[in-house]
This record gives sequence, structure tokens and C-alpha cells, in this order.
Amino acid sequence: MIPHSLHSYHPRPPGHARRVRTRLLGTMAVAGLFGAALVAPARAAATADDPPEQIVNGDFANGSTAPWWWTANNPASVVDGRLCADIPGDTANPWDAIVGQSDLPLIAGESYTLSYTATASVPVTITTNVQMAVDPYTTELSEHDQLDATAVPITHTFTAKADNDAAQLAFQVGGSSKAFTLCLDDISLRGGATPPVYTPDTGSPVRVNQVGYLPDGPKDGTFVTGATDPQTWTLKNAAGTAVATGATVPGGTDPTSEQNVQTFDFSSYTTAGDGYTVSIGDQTSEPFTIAKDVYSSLRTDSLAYYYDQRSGIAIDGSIAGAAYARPAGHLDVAPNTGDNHVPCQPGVCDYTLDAAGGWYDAGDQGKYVVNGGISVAELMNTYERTLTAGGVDGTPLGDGKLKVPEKGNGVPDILDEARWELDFLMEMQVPDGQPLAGMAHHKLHDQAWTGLPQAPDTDSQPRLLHSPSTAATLNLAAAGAQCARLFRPYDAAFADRCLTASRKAWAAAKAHPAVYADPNDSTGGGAYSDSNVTDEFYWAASELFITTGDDAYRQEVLTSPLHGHSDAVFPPDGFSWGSTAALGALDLATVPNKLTSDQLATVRAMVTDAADGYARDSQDALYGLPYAPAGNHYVWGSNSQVLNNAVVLGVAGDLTGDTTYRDAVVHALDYILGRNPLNQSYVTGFGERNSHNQHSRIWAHQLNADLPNPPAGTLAGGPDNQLEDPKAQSKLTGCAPAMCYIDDIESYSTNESAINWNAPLAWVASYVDGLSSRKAPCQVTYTAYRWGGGFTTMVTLKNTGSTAISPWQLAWSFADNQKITDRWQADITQSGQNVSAKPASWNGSLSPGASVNFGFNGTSSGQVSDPKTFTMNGGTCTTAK
Ligand code: 9MR
Ligand code: 9MR
Repeated sequence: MIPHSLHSYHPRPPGHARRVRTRLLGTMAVAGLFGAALVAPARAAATADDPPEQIVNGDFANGSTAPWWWTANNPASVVDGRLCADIPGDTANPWDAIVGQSDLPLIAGESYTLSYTATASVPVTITTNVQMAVDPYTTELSEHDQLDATAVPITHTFTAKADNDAAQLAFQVGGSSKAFTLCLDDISLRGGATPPVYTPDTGSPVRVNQVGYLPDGPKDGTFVTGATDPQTWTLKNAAGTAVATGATVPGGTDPTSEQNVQTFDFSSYTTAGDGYTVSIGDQTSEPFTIAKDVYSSLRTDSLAYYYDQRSGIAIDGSIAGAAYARPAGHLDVAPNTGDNHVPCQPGVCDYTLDAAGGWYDAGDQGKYVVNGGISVAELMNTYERTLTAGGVDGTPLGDGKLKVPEKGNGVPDILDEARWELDFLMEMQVPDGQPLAGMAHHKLHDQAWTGLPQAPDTDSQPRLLHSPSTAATLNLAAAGAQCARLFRPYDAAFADRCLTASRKAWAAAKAHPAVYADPNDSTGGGAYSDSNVTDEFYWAASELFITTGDDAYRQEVLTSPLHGHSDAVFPPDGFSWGSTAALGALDLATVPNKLTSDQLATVRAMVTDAADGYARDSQDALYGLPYAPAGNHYVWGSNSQVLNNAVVLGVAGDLTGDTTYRDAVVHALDYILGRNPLNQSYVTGFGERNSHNQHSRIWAHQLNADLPNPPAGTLAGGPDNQLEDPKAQSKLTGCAPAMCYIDDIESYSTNESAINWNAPLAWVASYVDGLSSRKAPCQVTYTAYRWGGGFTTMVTLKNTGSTAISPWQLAWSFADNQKITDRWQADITQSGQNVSAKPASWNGSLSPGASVNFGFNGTSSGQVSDPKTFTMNGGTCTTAK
């Protein structure tokens, strides 16, 4: 499916954009559906004298159902501003069908007023309880309310007998002989103490990338202020000396933070150093570095996360750092029930699989083929880009460079890490001779949710395989095909194994094209359900075609309903585990393959069209991020959406050399590393104000001081304004979209880490870390003839590579006050000291060995020098004398 896109290719009926999750409520499994819109507190009509409201979202005004829940037999949704549920007619007891809300704080001796309106399509009597949420379910209020088609306000008062910080309101609506539709509205429980208002500490209003900036890259920041006229910003070095100054640009109200902001740009300052700050008035930013290698450790550490997430192997403290050493998790060593012989859920299969290894998904220790696939693919893409993008140095990902135990085996370390997961994905394939042979099991995880903390080797929960799914099968097909081509030079037998598994998976998916994971199957592990696999078919067909060249796969790509539709392949708010077509398109656009040049042009246009949209979003955003979800609907894992959009931008930069794309990638990273409404660096260990309490059962320092915080390089999920966990609901109600985040271990919907989120971080870190060293296949001859007050310059750009460059774009900065006045044979634009030259209409393609000449006149005063560095399409050219 394409869950994050409101402009998605598949139109969705209103109210259908919902993901389903099951939680345990006492002994009863209930399904909670979380809606698409903002959660609003039901406090609108309160006057200052009203006792405090304890119900969250009692008026359903924004279409959201959170945090209401209901039993699985009576699905509910918001209809015309009310919460409506279809109640079955065949249940015995009132409690066999419930709509409720949890986590209501009650104080003994305080009086409370419950009020609501309701209709029932047939006359019924319901039981309305405020009660303990767990056995013995002692009630504080228990009333029988008669409902019919007319909505009449119902009010009850009671005095709480006991303190309870998490009571529940339960409308028990079962026991009716006839099925009916129940609709609820204006639900209020007033009384008790006012919940404390959580105000995040956002530190300095001067927001920067707290890690730093590249000397030759864009350098932008955001200032939160009441002022609407330009202010003076001052860049200071570590000694406190002002080294550059300028005026801020008023931006108005930023819709993501609902604050007035201004922006500032100090790109023209290029001197490397540590400890820089930006001051505006008496406010000063967090310190940052300007250096070519400012992102080198981010690249390494974001990848080290995967070693730390490995299952089935002891984590070696000499590699991971002493605090992160731990015994192997989930092998057949008691109390683990092992991942070496994993049985199926009852009725699903009668074999066991050896599915040891792989990465733990996130803060939980489940292992999911859907999600494993995109994660390992993005790691492989990080590597594959160094083979295909030209001028990109793959050494930092090579053998001996990363934190993996397989150092020195002659294989690039990033592939060693990928292999740990690829082996697991293949282990999840249904064996020959079994029903659904060749498909992949959707997932394997604990039978019930474990608590926090939970060391993997001490988990005693039974581990179970869940049914195969088409989506999982296609993840295996796609990742397996990519594996085959990348491992071929290093281990042909492994490459063959990957390709065999991939082809077999593809065939099984074609034979079973619509086997979907149960959206309610989320006890003990996440559901990762996906009922539209058009995108997974596109991805898998693309990878198989690239690797094998088989025409059958080409036809699958070309006849996919997604092909050619940029918005469908690249959802405006980002591709994701449930929307994977982009992975296929990005590889088709960049990895050499047998598409005809017209077919390739179609694919590349999809990439650049999408990137143009993301670049516009970045330029429009006052915090610079290339993520503009419809209605500012920040999703669970929004940081990964920001970064996946940055991946698309980076690929577009590689394809075209247009530095607009590069700048938007850098701006995405700026947002992740601190230039944002919370002044938060979302990566552990990076930046002064970094996230370090992510939801994790292993690195649960916040719950047990003997345990470490997450390792450096761990990305937090980021703002999610649906408030999908109790911590978020209790602390963040009313938050502005990009501020719906809390660095608390309990907030899994805003502050978990996950393998599919660190992967685009690693891709982007690798991209930006490589920018300074990137070479382009070109030579520039720059000859300036000067006279008093002016100059004429001739430039020759030569293609020194072995493939055509089309189109080319050459960029440089004047060191002095040169100003171009007229130009010929190229489209030359100057902005400040930065100059960009693009082809005239006739000289856009440079074949190998060919040169293009162009020139310009300009004015200058005093002593001026020639520019020394020229970049073409994102890489540095050599300069001829
Ligand atoms: O820890 C779980 C986290 O990894 C998942 O992302 C999240 C949603 O599936 O669920 C977390 O587990 C919670 C469960 O859903 C409800 N009971 C409390 C669990 C631990 O916080
Ligand atoms: O990343 C997933 C997000 O898109 C869903 O909205 C959310 C709820 O279903 O689940 C997220 O995935 C979690 C998975 O279900 C369990 N492991 C942790 C994952 C990250 O929170």
C-alpha cells in the first residue's frame, strides 16, 4: 500500500486511511484504529471555572479516533464528527463489545461528571462504566443508559473511591440480540486535577545543524522570533570573534511549528573550524563545525547501528564499544526458545524454520521480512551508488572500514552487514514441498509483548512464524535480486543462492498475488500489514530485470500501473516500507540495465519530477526540510520520510548534477541534526541536544541506569502528530505537527529506532560525506584577460570520462568582487559569488573527449584572482594551467 500519501495513486474512501494495531486491555484483545488527522483535546468549550477535562478527543472534531479503542468485533470510525461503530447482534454479555478510552487519572475523594451523547439504530440499553482497566475491573461508575435514534445528552456524576492513574471509560454495548450502529459524541469526564501541561525545552531560538556544515555546501539556519523585520546575524568562531554577518529573512508563521520564524544563510563563509556559533541579538545557537569530513563519523555510526541490532550473534565489545557487548540473542539457548527451530502460529504450518540471525526490527525484537527488505535494500543502495554514480569514493564503506566482525574478509564491510539480513530473509522462505512453497513468511516474533528492558538472550517468550504474505515474498524477491548482482564479484555461490531464492519468490508471488498479512495481527509484534502490493511487484520486477536482463521482468515493469506515474511511485510525503516502488525506479534509473533509452528516460523523468517536488518543498519550508505531508500530517517515523525524500533528491543530483538537489539533501540533514522546531538532533551522539532515550528493550538506560543509551548514530522516529502511544497522548496533546515528539523511552510512536529508518540516514550520511571528495570526469581551462575595472574570460570544459555527459552544469565561486555582465555560448547565472553555467540550447551533451567553450565579460575592482575549484554535476573537475 501507499500509506503515507494523500495524493496516492490509489484513491481511498474517506476514513479508510487507517492502520490497525491491537493492544492488550486486561485480558481482552481490542483493536484500536488511529485516524489520519490531528488529535484535538476536547477542551474547546471549557471556561476557566470548569473542572479539568480528562478525556482526550471527546468530540472527534478532526476526524481522528485516537486514543479511543474498541473490541475487534465492532470496528469504529469517525462519521460526520461522531465515533460510530457497528455492534454485532450475536454476543452474550455487555462486555463482549466495548468502545473505550484508557489512561484516565482518578483521584480518591474527587467528584467527576461524565457526559456524552449517543444514538443507537435500534433501541438498546448499554452499560457505562468508569473502572479499573485490569482485573478485578472495580467500577467507580456503572450505569445503564437507554439509547435510541435520538441523541439526548446523558450525564452521570460520581466520587472516586480510589486513586488510579490509568482508569478506563468503557461503553459496554454487547449483549443485544439485534445488530445496531452506535454513534458517540461530546464525551467528557470532568473533575480531578488538571493534568500538568508539558512544555518542551527548546533551548536557543537560533536553530542550526548542531553537527555542522560542509565548507562548500549551503549553510542555513532558522530563527524563532516575534520580530517581523530583518535582524542581524553574526557568525562567530570558537574564539568568539565575528567572522561573517548578514541580515535574516522574515518568513512569517511556519505551519509546522505554528511559530513566527526568520531564516539566515551564511553559505558564503567557507573556512573550516570547530566551535562556530550564530548569534542574533542576545541569542546564540548551539556550536557547530565547518569541515569537509564533518559527516564522516555519522556515516560510520549510522551503519554501526546494524551490528548492534544483530540477532543470533554475541555483540563484541571491542567492535561495538564495551557498553554494547551482549550475549547472542534468540538462539536455542534457554531461556530463549530460539530462532533455530521456529514453529508457526497454530494452524499456519507444521514445519519449523531455522531463522536465526537477521536484525531486530526496532525497539522490539521481532524480525519482519516486510521491513527487512527495504532496510537491507537501502544499505545495498548506499553501496551500489558508489559503483554507479561516478566519482564517488566507495572506500569508506569498504573492507576494514566499518564496525563489523567480518573485517578483513575482502568483502566491503557494508555488504557484510547486509548479508546478515539477507541470510535471514532467505531463511524465511517456505521450503519446497510445503504449501505456498517459495513464498516468504511475513514475520517472526514473540508470542506476547515483552516489557522494557528486555535483554535478547533472556527473553523466554515463544517465538512464532506468522503466515506467508505476498508483500514479504516480493521483499525477498527484490532484495535477493540486488544481492545477486552485488555479491557476484565476491562470492558467486552466495550470489547464486540469492538469485535462486529471488526467482522462486517472484514465481510464488505471481501464483499468490493477494495474500495479505492480517492488520490485526499485532500482539507481540507489529503488523506491517499491506494490502496493496502493486508497488512491491514493481520493485521486485525492476531488481530482477536489472540483474538478469530477462524480458519477462521488463514487461512486468513496463505494464505496471505505476510505471511512468511519478506521484504514485514517489509519494509526495515519501516512500516507505509500505510503498516500495521507488526502490525499483531509483535502481532502474541509476544501475546499468537493458532498458531502451526511451524507457530509461521515462524512469529518470519520474525520479527528477519527484525530486523537483521535494526540492520545492524544501525551498518553501522555513526549516528547509523536503517533507510537506498534506495537512502537515507527520507520520510515525516521519524522520525516515524526510530522509527517504533526501535519497530521491540525492539520486536526482547524481543523474543531473543540478546542485539544487544536493542543497535539498543537505537541508534535510540540517533538519534531522537540529535545524527544527524542537532544536533537537534526532541522532544519538550527534549534536548538543540529541535524542538518547529511544524506545528500546536493549538500550533502556532511562529505565535502568546500568544499561547504556542507544549507540551513537541511532535515529529517532521523529514527530508523529497522530499521538499513537499513551506517553505521547499524555504529554503532547495540542502539539504543533513538527513538535509532536518526546525523547522518552515510552513514546514508541515518536521515539523508537528502526532498521528502515537508520537506512536512509546511512544513505544520506554517505552521500553528504562524499560530497567534498567527489570527483567528476572533467577538466577546466579558465583564462581571464583583465584590464582596469573589467575582464573577459574564456572557459573550456572537457569530458575526460568514457561516457557522454548530458546535460552538464559547471559551478564555481568567485573569490573576489567579480561581476558578470554578459556571456556567450552558455547560460550563465551569478548569485552573490556563486556562478553556475549550463548549456546553451545546442551544446548540452558532451561526448567522451569532447570540449565545450564559453565565455563572459564582467567588472571587478582591485586585485582579483581566478577561481580554483570547479564542480561539474556535483563532482570536482581537474584544472588545467
Ligand atoms: O515496544 C513496541 C514497539 O516496538 C512497537 O513499535 C509498538 C507498536 O507496535 O508497540 C510497542 O509495544 C507496546 C505494545 O504495543 C502495547 N503494550 C506496551 C508495549 C511496550 O511499550
Ligand atoms: O514503522 C511502522 C509505522 O509505519 C506504523 O505506523 C507503526 C504502527 O503499525 O508501526 C511501525 O513499525 C513498528 C513495527 O510495527 C514494530 N516494530 C517497531 C516498528 C517501528 O515503530
